[in-house]
Amino acid sequence: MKKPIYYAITSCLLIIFLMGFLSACSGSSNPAEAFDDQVQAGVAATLTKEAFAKSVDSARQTEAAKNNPTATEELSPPVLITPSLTPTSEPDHVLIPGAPTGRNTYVTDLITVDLAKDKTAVGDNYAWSRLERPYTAEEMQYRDYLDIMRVDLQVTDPWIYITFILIGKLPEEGDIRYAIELDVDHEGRGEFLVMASLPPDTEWTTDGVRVLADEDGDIGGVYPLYYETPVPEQTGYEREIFSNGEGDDRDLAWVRRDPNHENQIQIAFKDSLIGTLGFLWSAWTDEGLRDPSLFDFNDHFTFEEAGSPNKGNYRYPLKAVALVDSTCRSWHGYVPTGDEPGLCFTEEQLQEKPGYGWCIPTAVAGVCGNNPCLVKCPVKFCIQCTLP
Ligand SMILES: [Ca+2]
Ligand SMILES: [Ca+2]
Ligand SMILES: [Ca+2]
Ligand SMILES: [Ca+2]
Repeated sequence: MKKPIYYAITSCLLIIFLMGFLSACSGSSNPAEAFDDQVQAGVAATLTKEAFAKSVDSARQTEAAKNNPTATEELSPPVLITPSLTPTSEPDHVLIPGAPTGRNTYVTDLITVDLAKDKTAVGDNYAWSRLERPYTAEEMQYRDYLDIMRVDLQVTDPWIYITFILIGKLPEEGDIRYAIELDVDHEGRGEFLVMASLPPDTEWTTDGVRVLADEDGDIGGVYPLYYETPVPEQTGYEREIFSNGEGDDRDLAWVRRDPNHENQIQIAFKDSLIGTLGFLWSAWTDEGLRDPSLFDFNDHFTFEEAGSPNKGNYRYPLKAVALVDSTCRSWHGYVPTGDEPGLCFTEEQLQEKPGYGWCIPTAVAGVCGNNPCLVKCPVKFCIQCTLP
């Protein structure tokens, strides 16, 4: 897509210099002015990105120090954006994802297909940002390609693969987003959003893939994930650190249709994004708002404005917050305390390891302590243990 533009601009400039400013190029009446604008935009973007890179690094170190005073040295390197003042050609990719070969963990999600004929849904929890809304606003038309059934995660250095398993086949086209929200310091506020547009085919592509960060740390307002009186000043995920193969790491995040399943879509991103302290993750499908700056949605729209997908709720039908589905927060790389907002209950997030079972964690340390290791978790939340 970008090559013809690049060649056109280069050709324009050559012709201008050689022919003495004959306006022979199509697309701009004053190419020199257009080029100046591009340079200025490039400089502005570079300055913004450099400032952001510094602040992200600083914010990460502060957060890491709060959680683990000795772990600062273990953090991933800071995000550095390479300045680029000229339009770039197609991204030169160094590393392209392979294929996930299994999964380390997964989340299951409520499915609504069986209720679609009645145009209702149960289990949507707007107050806690756990959305089950694969319906259009007002008319409540069911969209099976938005309805998440399960999401798998596999970590194979350097890639983290996410596979969405949806109720219906992916449509041929449409402005639909599939996203992963990452909370890398486990306090309930997402730090990063990896958001991909519906890709055209089964080839990995960076086209339509963006990685956004919450530079100013205001996601979730006072109570992460929990709804509050709308705060319009909240900026959500306001900084783009990767877009369409542009950014410090041009291979940072990818998307493709699963070659083997028409109802599955896969995202791959580099593990350098999430550091080394373990992370919480949740998955999103979104054909409605599609706006990272509006996270958390329930701090931007009241329940009344958002509407409800549940016929038993007086806020029915869906209104401002529609065509969206989300999962609970699963984890990888650390043991949760059980107090993390939005955390999946045990039955929603299983780590498949033979010989392992579940125990009720002690309140303080997040370990089994004297609690027995059982085949089945007897309460809502357990941690893994080795079966006797
Ligand atoms: Ca669902
Ligand atoms: Ca966080
Ligand atoms: Ca909130
Ligand atoms: Ca923000």
